[in-house]
Amino acid sequence: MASPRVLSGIQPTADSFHLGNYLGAVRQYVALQEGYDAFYCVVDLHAITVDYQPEALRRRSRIAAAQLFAAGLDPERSTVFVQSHVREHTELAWVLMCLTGMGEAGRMTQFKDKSAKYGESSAGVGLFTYPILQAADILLYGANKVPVGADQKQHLELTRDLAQRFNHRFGETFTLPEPYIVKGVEKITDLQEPTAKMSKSSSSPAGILDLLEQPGPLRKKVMRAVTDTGTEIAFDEENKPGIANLLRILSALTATPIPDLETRYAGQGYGTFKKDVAEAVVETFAPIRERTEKLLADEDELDRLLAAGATRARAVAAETMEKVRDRAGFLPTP
Ligand code: AQP
Repeated sequence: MASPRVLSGIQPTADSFHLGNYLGAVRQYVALQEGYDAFYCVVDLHAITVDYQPEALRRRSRIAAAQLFAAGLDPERSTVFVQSHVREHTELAWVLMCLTGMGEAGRMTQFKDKSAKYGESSAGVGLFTYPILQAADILLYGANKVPVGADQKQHLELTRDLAQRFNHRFGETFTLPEPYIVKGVEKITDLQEPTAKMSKSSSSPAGILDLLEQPGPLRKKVMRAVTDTGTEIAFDEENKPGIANLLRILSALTATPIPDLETRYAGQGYGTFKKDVAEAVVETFAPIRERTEKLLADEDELDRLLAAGATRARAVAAETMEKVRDRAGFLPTP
């Protein structure tokens, strides 16, 4: 029997991924290569839903892909590709848009958050339809599982609804995907604002730990992370969100349960604890940064890997779209 399929996308919206992207997404991508037929895409079409510069997008798309390979995605086992290389994404998105209610799309909280940031009137229609393009990404490949952070759960529910609606109206076509959310790391928060999500576009430089950052600044940021008054290292999300976040990070990076960390650091104060968090971050990030730099130094080879990924992705996407066109009533393509 064929392995179940997994698909996820990540936006090239910055010059580096951050710790939240790494723990909430990329690390899972690597783990899921075992036992799954994995498809991962750099979603450049999603990245243009907010203001951007073409040159920066091109650079960031390559940086994003290089980080995925550097973090451990094996191009022989996983299909790693750039979304805009597979035209079927936008084609299916259009069909799905025509099945989505305005009210349904309007309930998506990411649109509300992001449009509030950019100003409701200056937010583009693309930002509004973003979750529908995401649904197309997933449904094109018949993904069974989608590794995402908790913030994306609502979009996945919309994807399932649209798949069901299409299947009901036009005949069984799409697989219903399940979210794959790893407990404990579904939300890594901003170091300076520990109740907000660590985010490429909204965290301040001091609040974000970038995968491609040098050890010095990484250590400094962890040591300066906002903590709470008191000295106890205890997991208390409500009253000590800063310490809770650092505990979550150390636990995830060292595969140590949080209660064991609480026991280990009992009576030790914040200094030693933060130093250990900083070291764990540096140890994890440094080899990935070095491999990313090597990959970026050979652009032709990186583009060759992405071309191979696009060829594999296109074959699957074209087959799905062929079915969709037929079932939705379009004439055969001449
Ligand atoms: N703080 C986070 N904790 C856990 N998971 C996170 N993810 C993002 N931030 C955290 C997960 O990373 C994946 C890729 O995210 P994305 O690039 O598609 O965009 P995003 O979720 O919108 O992440 P950012 O950093 O906030 O990017 P911008 O600022 O460009 O919007 C997703 O699976 C996400 O859940």
